[in-house]
Amino acid sequence: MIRNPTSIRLSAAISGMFMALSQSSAEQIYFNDFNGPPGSKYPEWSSSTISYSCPMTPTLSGVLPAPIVTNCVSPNRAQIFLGEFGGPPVAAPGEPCFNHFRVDQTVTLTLTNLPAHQSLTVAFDLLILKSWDGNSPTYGPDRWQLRVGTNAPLVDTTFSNNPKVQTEGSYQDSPKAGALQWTGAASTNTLGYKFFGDTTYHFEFTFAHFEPTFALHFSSSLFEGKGSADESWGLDNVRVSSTAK
Ligand SMILES: [Ca+2]
Ligand SMILES: [Ca+2]
Ligand SMILES: [Ca+2]
Repeated sequence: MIRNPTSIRLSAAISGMFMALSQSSAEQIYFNDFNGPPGSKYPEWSSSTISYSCPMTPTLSGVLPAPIVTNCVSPNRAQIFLGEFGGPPVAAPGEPCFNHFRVDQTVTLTLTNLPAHQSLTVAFDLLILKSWDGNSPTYGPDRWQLRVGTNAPLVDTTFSNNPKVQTEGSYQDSPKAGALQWTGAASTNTLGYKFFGDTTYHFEFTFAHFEPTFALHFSSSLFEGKGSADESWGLDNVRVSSTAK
């Protein structure tokens, strides 16, 4: 078959389109399922110091050293993930302020020498573990935040694994204010945690980004201060992709 000039020009235009599409397709620049032996270290991940404060009188506050970031295995051994985060116990039963500490920790992924790009896509699983209390005025709020560098947060919300919403006000703000516990979860109680269970949320964001270095900050601000046996969180399947156009 002899192709006429119009169809040749058309096919050239179409192949040009595909080239443009392939040039603009996302390139994976980071992925980690953290499935190494539990206790493995990941140098691209770091933690802030852990700060705590109690609003009762007299106010008690302090700062604990930054822990090393490692992975761990779920109680039912079904999943290995990065964590657990949220802070250690900061008071024992009977001590002033027991149960009344706000504990803050930020875990950061830092990537350097990124290829030239104009946007980034970040995807990950967030594991909300044990007795998060959402907006409870007695046991919360239990807050979680995601931020790129010093930008405004991509996520700034509360999570709840506490079904006593009627009596304890333990609603969560994800995906919208006043949501019931577990709302929007990709899965619930798949990890084997006994104390108020566990939920997994999947998040994905795309945002403009040009710089060769990238810092992604995951933060928790939990109220009670009873440590990771009481409420904690983790991350898994963290993926970062870049798009050149
Ligand atoms: Ca994993
Ligand atoms: Ca709790
Ligand atoms: Ca709490």
